[in-house]
Amino acid sequence: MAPLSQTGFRLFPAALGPEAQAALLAEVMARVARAPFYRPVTPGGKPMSVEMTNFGPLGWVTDARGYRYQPTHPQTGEPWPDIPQALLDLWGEVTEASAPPDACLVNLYGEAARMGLHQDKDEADFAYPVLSVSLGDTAVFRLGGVSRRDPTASVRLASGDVCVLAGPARLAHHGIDRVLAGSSRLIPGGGRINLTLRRAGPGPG
Ligand code: MD6
Ligand code: FE
Repeated sequence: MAPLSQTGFRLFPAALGPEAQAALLAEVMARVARAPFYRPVTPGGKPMSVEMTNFGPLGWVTDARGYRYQPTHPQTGEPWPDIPQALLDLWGEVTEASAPPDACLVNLYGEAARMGLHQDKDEADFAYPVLSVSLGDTAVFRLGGVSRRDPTASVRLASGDVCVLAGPARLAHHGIDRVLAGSSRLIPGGGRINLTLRRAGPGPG
């Protein structure tokens, strides 16, 4: 496999310092009060170990009807809260995208949560990258290739780390093998929050 740096995967370790992490966590929790985390079910009917919510005009959901983006929280029926400005700024600084993100998936991991190897492919235009911000406990992230059979590499994502899947890596398989409980004190009670910014709908023009 080509080095990760040549594949369109970019890692920005400690892109957010401790104060920026705390400020972003406060922005996230204020929105979670209105759009609570819930446990989604896969199209096959299995509850996920990760809890989710979303910010922005569109949110990624899964249920018995499948995977899709929709404008409202499946439990409250309310529109998703707005995307924190700090995340919109980060997207502008780190990506070359010509339009802002319109979706921010928020994943919450407890000690036993993980996420199987998957591709992010429910978006309209794969020319737009996906940008991920990690908060709280360190995750063991697995990154493979576009084919599910491609070799994989393991990368640790710590609190404040930002990574981007773009270009040839936009459709790379990836997942979370496990979360290292107790590795961060950012989130009271422990755990990990991952925010992924996407352009779910078509770009302008
Ligand atoms: C997570 N991340 O870090 C899961 N997707 O909890 C993702 O699924 C992801 O980190 C697209 C791009 C970057 C990612
Ligand atoms: Fe993903």
